[in-house]
Amino acid sequence: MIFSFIHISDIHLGRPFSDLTGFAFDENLKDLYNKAAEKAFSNFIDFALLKNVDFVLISGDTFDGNEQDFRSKLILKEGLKKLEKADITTIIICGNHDPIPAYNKNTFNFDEFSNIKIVGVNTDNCCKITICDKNNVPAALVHALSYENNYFNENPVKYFSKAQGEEQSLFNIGLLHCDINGNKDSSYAPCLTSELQSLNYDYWALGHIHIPEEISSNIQYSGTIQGRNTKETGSHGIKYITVENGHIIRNNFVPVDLIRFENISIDISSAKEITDAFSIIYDSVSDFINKNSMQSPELFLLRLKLEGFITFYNEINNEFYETISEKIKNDFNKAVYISDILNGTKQKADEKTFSEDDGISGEIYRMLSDENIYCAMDTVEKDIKNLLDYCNFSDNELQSFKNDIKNTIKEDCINLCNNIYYNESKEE
Ligand SMILES: [Mn+2]
Repeated sequence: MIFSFIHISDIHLGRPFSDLTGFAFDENLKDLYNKAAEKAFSNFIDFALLKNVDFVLISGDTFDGNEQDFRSKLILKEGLKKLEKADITTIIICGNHDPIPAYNKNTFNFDEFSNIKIVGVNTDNCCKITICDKNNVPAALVHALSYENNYFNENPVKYFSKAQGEEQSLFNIGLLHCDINGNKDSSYAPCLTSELQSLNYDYWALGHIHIPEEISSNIQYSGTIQGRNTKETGSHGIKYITVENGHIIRNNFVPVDLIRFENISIDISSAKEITDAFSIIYDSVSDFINKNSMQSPELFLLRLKLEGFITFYNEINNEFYETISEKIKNDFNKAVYISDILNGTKQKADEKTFSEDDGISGEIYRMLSDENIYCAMDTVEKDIKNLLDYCNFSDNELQSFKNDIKNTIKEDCINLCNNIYYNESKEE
């Protein structure tokens, strides 16, 4: 027997984008921001129909809130209708954003659907649902749990039980909205990987964490379908799973997002002056875009973090940021916007400062004469003589090898001096 299903979660219909400040706040992008999540959702529906999967599991937080807006309800209902028409069974659990009461009949009437189960609404809060494949043969048993409230501090595992008797011949799946292994940001339905594993299910379709995460090969968070803020970085989509004779033979992540947030750290310490920094930043962004050119969200929103010790710290200003952002926005054929630039660079002290410094950095700096470094290297050289013999360097090669090492040591030590000097001046 072979069947396939989609695991999707945290759709958050109705949730707006946040963190769209500065350069990403562009009138031209307004329409894309308004429609991105809906389009991601319809990408998922199209994929389910294209692959003609046997069933879909939605692991909670389908809506962003108890009070749903008209558009969100419409989008979900239209999508579910398509799945129903294609004979794709859909099981939805409720999450902390859309607990069971969010689906009362006044707000969401689903009487017209026969193969859609909203756990806790047209089933018990905690239930087992057998799903048949396209030939109407029982294929999977879904163990599911929904909650009444938007807070739930109990360990949810006690509501689940191992497959018994005939159930064991089916592919057992746990469908759960939870925090696994103590997420420090929240403690919603907390439980441990080992507790989930002890139930011996074949797959856990988890929801709640928005960045896709493979806890183990069969315990997974599919993540939200569209990142909505700078914390929700990377690609977002759905899991597409195929099972043959009880074993997972395909476990694919399929991106459906349109807008992608990414953080890029760029070390600009090799820049001698500010125009060099400009080139380094521009090249880093180009590299990133080239590496990701196979992926095709409609828009990349990049948050750049500049790092390293630089001599032109005072020249990094808004004009510099605006010029970079403008150039990046205009130069690539893909839409690339800089959402934010964080300046993590530090002022580099000049060598004169160190030579006159009576602190530790000055102390170290004054020890850094070429003579001293060569002398230290000579001591080490005796220890690594065998290695050097093995390399069989000519005299010239050996000298240039030593020179390189000396320069590296000096550079590292000066960086160390800078670090110490920076921290010393911060303490004052
Ligand atoms: Mn969520």
